[in-house]
Amino acid sequence: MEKWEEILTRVAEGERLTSTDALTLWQDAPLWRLGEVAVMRKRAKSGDRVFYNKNFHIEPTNICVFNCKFCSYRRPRGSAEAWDYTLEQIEDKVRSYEGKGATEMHIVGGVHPDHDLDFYCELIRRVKAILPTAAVKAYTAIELSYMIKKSGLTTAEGLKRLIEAGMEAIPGGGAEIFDEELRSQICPDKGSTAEWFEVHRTAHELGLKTNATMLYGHIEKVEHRIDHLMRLRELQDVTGGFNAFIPLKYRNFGNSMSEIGEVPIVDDLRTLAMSRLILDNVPHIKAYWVMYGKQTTEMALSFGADDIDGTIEDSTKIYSMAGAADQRPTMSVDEMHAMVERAGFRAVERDTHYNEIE
Ligand code: V47
Repeated sequence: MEKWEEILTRVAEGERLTSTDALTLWQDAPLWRLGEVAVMRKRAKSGDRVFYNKNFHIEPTNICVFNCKFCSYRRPRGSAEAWDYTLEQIEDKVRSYEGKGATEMHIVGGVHPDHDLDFYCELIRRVKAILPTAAVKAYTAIELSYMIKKSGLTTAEGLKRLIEAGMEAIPGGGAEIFDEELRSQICPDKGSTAEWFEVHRTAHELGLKTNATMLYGHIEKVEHRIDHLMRLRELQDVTGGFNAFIPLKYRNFGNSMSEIGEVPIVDDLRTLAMSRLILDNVPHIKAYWVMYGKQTTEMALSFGADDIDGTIEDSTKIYSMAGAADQRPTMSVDEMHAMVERAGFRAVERDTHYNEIE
């Protein structure tokens, strides 16, 4: 028996992967076998359900104090392509989604040099006043760390203020790749891995559920991906606070690492399956359709994903500016049901906390 076969047999029986075994599987196991076992593990957690939600994004600004090399979205202040919406402009945008049944507002953007914690709390209060039944999933750990430090509060004190304002969950962005050496190459001035973990750990201690991401397909090796997933698994063992993990494929249009190119779709599928197998303690693996495109997302459902994110309503520019196929990303509920059923699963609408919506 090949080594990978022996490892997969143990994983299928529920045994936890070590880093060494994960590397063997990642490098040697046939893709279809990884998919088979990943789907088995997915079924043990979510049965035949694949989740989606009705959501939209709010991106208040693309002006950012950091200058990540993979980012196609940031613009310097004063650029004709920079935006920095006022609270009133944001309110107008949110009003345009009234009556569409959104259960989630996902708010992230650049780390603006001037806005402070009070601004971000007020932003949450204003959007909640317009759509009180939609949950606010807001600000990446890097934005949070910056705004809270600026306010002179501890992480817990800052998060409590945001929770009082109406924040209900934290998205997974800003994780990039945890390996400090690589991070210093692709986003040298960005908030650190330690800061990212400090925010998520504290949020979990306060009872907030959060997501986690990993930016892959640039200068990292498989070993770095495994290290990233292991660090997440370790915190999850302690807190249980991660709801979903979202692998994010590096898209290479319009940023300063473009010459690297993009990894092939088979790598996306392998990464999804390995994420499901390594993160045995994270309930949901999300195939973010805006980033993969709709066809790869459908395939992702055969590799352990059980969530495809939401309707989006053409509200995010992060991926269209980085070269994603859908330049005005929107997916209707009917389209999502059809996609999930073609893949052999049952589409289930969920809220931010993964409660099913009838
Ligand atoms: O942290 C930026 C990534 C992230 C590029 O929690 C890029 O439900 C690829 O985190 N190529 C923000 N990726 C988006 C994010 C997210 C998205 C959807 C759902 C959730 C969730 C979270 O986007 C950033 C960064 O890792 N990113 N530029 C790029 N060129």
